[in-house]
Amino acid sequence: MNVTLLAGGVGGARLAHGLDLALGAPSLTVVVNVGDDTELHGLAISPDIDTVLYTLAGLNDEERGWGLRGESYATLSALKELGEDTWFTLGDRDLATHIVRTARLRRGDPLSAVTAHLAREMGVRPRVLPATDDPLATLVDTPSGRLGFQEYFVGRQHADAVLGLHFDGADAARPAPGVLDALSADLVVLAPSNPFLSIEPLLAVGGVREALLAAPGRRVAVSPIVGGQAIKGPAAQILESLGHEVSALGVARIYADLVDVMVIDDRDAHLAGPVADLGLTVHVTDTIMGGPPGRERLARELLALA
Ligand code: GDP
Ligand code: FO1
Ligand code: CA
Repeated sequence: MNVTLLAGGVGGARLAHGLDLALGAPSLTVVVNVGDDTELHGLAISPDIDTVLYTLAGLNDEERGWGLRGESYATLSALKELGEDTWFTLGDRDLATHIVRTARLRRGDPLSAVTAHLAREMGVRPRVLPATDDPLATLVDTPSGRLGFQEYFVGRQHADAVLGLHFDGADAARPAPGVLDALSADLVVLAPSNPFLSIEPLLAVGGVREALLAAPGRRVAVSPIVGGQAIKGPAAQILESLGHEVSALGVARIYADLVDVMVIDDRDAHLAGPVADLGLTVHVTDTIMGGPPGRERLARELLALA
């Protein structure tokens, strides 16, 4: 069975890990959001791709949710001493990833090739694809104006109300090689990622939403909202500020025409009826993944839905 996961960072990486554990064979493709990508200190940084790679490689800092476990920050403090901005925390080993990526991009390799190289070097088994090799940047409209993604998310700790989103470059951005084919998998899963900051910028890439709508396989979405809250990050606040119901039902309404099945948490079992009324099959279960066992358990349930 071929499985494709559409993922952002933390939530996407956790389920990618569960599917990798459950599937064994390399029949998993993870298509990752690149709207968070940024350049800092002259280096190309792809946060969601790195969170997915590090998690699949077992190297991720699980407390923070991003970056590498057991990091040191000697370079960052040296940069600070040289008067550089260091609001975006980059560890010494993490910097090696950005150096390799930047060097290869600079010699003309597409991001998909660079990502495949990094995955191979880290011993990552699933295929990890950026949504696109073309420039794509999530811009966030707030009461303070239009902000770059990392300025909004890290610089200002996603404290600003999100009034709108703009995916700069989306119209011209083409799916990376393999992405459209991956959407014809037996099972396509929308990870419990931020619908607006992770899934939307992925679907905005030319042809991706259309391919998902026409996908021949089983399409399943997992709600990132449990009991009316996000496990982490601003997803609940953004649902609210963009006028959606802050619940698994609010998320189901966003995904209703894109998927066949909506997976909601036990705590939201009372929403099963209204979600089914959207024409979706509903699967109610414990969607809190925690560590590897919880991730594999949820993944196995999704495979059984195919
Ligand atoms: P980001 O790019 O690092 O913000 O990560 P994602 O967009 O991939 O995922 C963020 C979302 O994942 C948040 O809205 C969380 O609520 C959700 N999330 C994280 N862990 C879990 C989990 O174990 N279960 C569920 N259902 N959602 C989760
Ligand atoms: N998120 C933060 O909130 N603060 C940071 O300093 C930070 C540094 C960082 C470095 C490398 C990397 O791959 C991710 C990093 N993130 C950081 C997460 C990043 O902001 C992601 O875009 C979030 O996960 C939201 O998608
Ligand atoms: Ca992200």
